[in-house]
Amino acid sequence: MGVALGASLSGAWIHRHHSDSTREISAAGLHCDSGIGAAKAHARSMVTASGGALGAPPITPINWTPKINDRKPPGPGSEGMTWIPGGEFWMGSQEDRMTDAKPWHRVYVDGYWMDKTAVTNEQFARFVKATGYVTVAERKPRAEDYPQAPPEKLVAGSVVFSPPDHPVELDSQFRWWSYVQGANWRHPEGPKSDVTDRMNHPVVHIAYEDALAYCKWAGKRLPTEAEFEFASRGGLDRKRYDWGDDFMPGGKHMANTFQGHFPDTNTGEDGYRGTAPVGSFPANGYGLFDMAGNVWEWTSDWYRPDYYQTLAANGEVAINPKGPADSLDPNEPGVQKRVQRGGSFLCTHQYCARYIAGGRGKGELDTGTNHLGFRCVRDGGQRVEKAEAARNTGWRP
Ligand SMILES: [Ca+2]
Ligand SMILES: [Cu+2]
Repeated sequence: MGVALGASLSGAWIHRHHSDSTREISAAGLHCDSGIGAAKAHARSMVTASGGALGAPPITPINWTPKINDRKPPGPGSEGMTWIPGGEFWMGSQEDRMTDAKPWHRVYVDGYWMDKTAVTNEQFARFVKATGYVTVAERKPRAEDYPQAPPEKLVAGSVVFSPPDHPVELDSQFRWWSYVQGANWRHPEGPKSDVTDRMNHPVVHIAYEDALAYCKWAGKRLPTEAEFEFASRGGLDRKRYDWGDDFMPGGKHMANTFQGHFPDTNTGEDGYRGTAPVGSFPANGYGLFDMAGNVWEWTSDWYRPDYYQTLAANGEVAINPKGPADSLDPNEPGVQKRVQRGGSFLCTHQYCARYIAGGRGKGELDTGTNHLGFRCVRDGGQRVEKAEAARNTGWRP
């Protein structure tokens, strides 16, 4: 099921052939971010990576221990936000499967306030009530924006996880994602569902402009990718997960991820088959919840798989990086994507494993899904502490 419904609309859902590849691939490492990447091309990039620089063994950094800024907030914060001190860190991941997150590179970010949780349905409802805002998923797509789509496909809706009831090849995401008419933040699984008993869950089906509109209304902005990663690491240095190197310390689930067999059998061993109320799992070292798992979150950076290589090759500490100037996903050239981070309740080591610290996701601006939300940040005022970041060692990868 699912594939037929998804044959059109919303960005990459138009005119996509879902029988891209029947090739056997190693699934781990594929993106599951927006649910619409071309699986075929991911397989190709993995093959390339295994023989090239991207597949190189982890770099052992020399002579550079990152220094986190003074943790003291510059003043009183706002409700629901916590002060992220900023400072230096090693950004990225050397995991074999995280080809676009290599290599480790040195980054500095200024301090900022960050929402402790993803924006909830309750918070988003307040915004909609105050402004009358209508999300992208609630608008009927205009024929001029999708000139090649048949008129009957131009219906308001969004992309919903619709798993098969039996094991399937992990070669095409169209096997478990469907475009569902009437799906939007108020109706996460479609018209028959609602959020009345989920007001404390993250809002989902949020397109990029929806996230921007909310942040602006709240006097905030989206985090950069570097800000998201600095915050998610909670003050730890190069750990595999936001909380350390062990996925389940003491046998305890630390994030809302997927257990069972992907995508057909979701056991919900961690307590949740879908989204969880925000704050259901332990906070990280900065008091932030769900920076891994639960829902993917938008950042303001354009996506390019080679961005980290560019920064690393520069050899300097990247100071407050804001992403590349343009977007390129070699798997879907011409589709403009922003970076999403954190992974979701659908992430599993069997497939994308993007709850791993440093793991990157990506998505088209106009496409929300029922595992994609966001949170906001706010600048910390005059606090500028770049001096430390200037102490370059001349180290180059
Ligand atoms: Ca779960
Ligand atoms: Cu995932």
